[in-house]
Amino acid sequence: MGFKPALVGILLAVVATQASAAGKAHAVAKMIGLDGRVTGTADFRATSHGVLIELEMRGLAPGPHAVMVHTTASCDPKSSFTSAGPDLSLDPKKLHGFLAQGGPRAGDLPNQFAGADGVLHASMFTSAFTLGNGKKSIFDRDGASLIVHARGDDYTTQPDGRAGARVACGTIIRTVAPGSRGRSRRSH
Ligand SMILES: [Cu+2]
Repeated sequence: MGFKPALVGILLAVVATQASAAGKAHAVAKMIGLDGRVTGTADFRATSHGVLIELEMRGLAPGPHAVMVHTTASCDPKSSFTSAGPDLSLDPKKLHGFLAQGGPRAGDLPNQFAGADGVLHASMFTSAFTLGNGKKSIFDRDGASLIVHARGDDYTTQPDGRAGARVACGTIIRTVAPGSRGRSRRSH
């Protein structure tokens, strides 16, 4: 017997339509300062080659600031945000820093700069982690946080590139799971 070519064609068309309608993963983080007040937002969008991160902050000291994903979705100002754990590493052998031998870790991101008014607008792109469900995902059991440090990362010193205190923290919350239909947000 075998499939009729026309029927196979229709089935392929249905599969293709479903694939293109599937949503790419999306996540957000509300950034809070050491006083617990909201000081900005971060937006994480999965693309076909990596994760696009848009960060908007205010109230920062002018100049460079290290930005990193840390291992745990916990931003407790009373702990000075040490509750967020160390810089995220998906491979225990990796060291912190783009310029470190044996680096970087998956959570490492390039320094971003606040202007004289303390405002920071940043766009970053990384293929070191995903928002999906696989091994490279930041969404393991205890999630992840985005941390902004007081100073710039020297990209070499362990464990945090001499970036100083953690001045802002946001737990990263997935708002759209990978492969979900684009319309799913309407149910909220
Ligand atoms: Cu850090």
